[in-house]
Amino acid sequence: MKIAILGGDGFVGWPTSLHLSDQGHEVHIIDNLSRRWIDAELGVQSLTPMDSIQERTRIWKQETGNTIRFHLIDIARDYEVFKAWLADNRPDAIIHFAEQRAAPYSMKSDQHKNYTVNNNVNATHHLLNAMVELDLDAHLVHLGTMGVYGYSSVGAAIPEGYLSVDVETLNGSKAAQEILYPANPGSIYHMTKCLDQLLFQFYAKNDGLKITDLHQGIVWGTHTEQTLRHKQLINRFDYDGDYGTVLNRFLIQAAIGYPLTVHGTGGQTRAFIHIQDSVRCIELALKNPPKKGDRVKVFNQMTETHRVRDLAELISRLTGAKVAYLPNPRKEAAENDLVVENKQFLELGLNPITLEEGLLSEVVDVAKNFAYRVDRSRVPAVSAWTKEIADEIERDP
Ligand code: NAD
Ligand code: USQ
Repeated sequence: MKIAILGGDGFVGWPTSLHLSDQGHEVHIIDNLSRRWIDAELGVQSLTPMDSIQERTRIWKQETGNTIRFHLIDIARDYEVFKAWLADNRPDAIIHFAEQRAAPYSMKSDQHKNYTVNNNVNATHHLLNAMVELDLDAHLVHLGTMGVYGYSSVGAAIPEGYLSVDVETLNGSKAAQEILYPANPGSIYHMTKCLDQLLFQFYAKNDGLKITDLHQGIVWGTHTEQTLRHKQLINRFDYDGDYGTVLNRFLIQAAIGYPLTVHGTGGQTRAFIHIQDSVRCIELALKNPPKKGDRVKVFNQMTETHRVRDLAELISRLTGAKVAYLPNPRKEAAENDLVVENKQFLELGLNPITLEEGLLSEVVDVAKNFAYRVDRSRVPAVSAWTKEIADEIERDP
């Protein structure tokens, strides 16, 4: 297949590009490199030393003989350029990673809220709009988030996208209906993913676009089979207070002797998936597209759930790191249970990497190897969800 990978220079996009190229697909990365600019804005860098995208693709060609093409396009701002590229190239599949994905970054200021909404909603809408305009019959696979559901399973597992409800009809009888699971975002970033869902629902219904939405949990880990082939193919690894996700942050904190930064009581339960499994799931989704006219196909792309304080205690046991319980900069439930259905990927053959087997090698190989690159002043999470929370933390840090 000819596959366009929007956001292919990012943390999940890069290993996905390598994996699909390795399988013989013709891979085109479209990226505006905004993530690299945001590193510059925040004064941080990936824990792992990342080469330019041009250099990365050159090394891939040298190692495998496979070509990955890179196209510098901002899909949220340069609609005509993006549409012209799609018209010229007519990919068979499009994987859409190209959004601002950090919840703390999206909550930093009014400018960051505007940027996240404009970038994410326009990116998704431009893509859908152009596909219809060009009669492009490609399969669109989008990386969504578990966060669209909110994080509470209220005694029943969260289903894969759709909820069966009984509604009382006007004549008093009951009728069954399947609705999109009620959206319950916890940040401006997560809100944009909820808006994406509506855009997908409309374009699948109105124009028959073939769309798969992957509701992904928190991705952890760094390496995949392909990124390990050469040190210059290494993936990015974010550890800072805005982009670092919780488990990867705890790993690097343990490696540099920084007390693990648990927000609040650490009673937040979240869904997780290893980067290698994330890449495999995307491949499985690509191989199993919905038919034209089908509703949006939703997968829950996660393999296990954990409470934040349990993760901290596990890493503390493995490494001897101290655990710090800090005031929570976010507005979120202090404690929640989470049970999630993920039957579809398991039935398609996914054999998940568990935290227990992957964790130690990650601490040793990545966190310890690159610990010298960490700027400790960038570790604290400083983006507060409301002005009241910011004031409270300032009074009592
Ligand atoms: P990332 O920030 O590392 O990568 C996103 C890439 O998209 C970057 O290379 C960025 O430059 C590019 N991009 C952003 N806006 C663009 C635009 N307007 N035009 C062109 N390129 C643009 O993020 P990631 O961690 O790789 O996440 C990829 C996707 O997966 C995101 O949509 C995210 O919401 C979703 N996701 C990520 C996680 C996670 O834990 N990392 C979990 C669940 C879902
Ligand atoms: N947390 C801590 N300490 C930290 C960092 C985070 O206790 O140092 C807590 C947060 O308060 C939160 C939980 O850990 O309760 C998860 O935070 P996170 O930053 O790891 O994840 P989140 O903000 O939800 O976002 C990440 C990705 C996002 C993706 C989402 C999947 O950045 O792109 O959509 O995970 S999910 O959470 O399943 O919605």
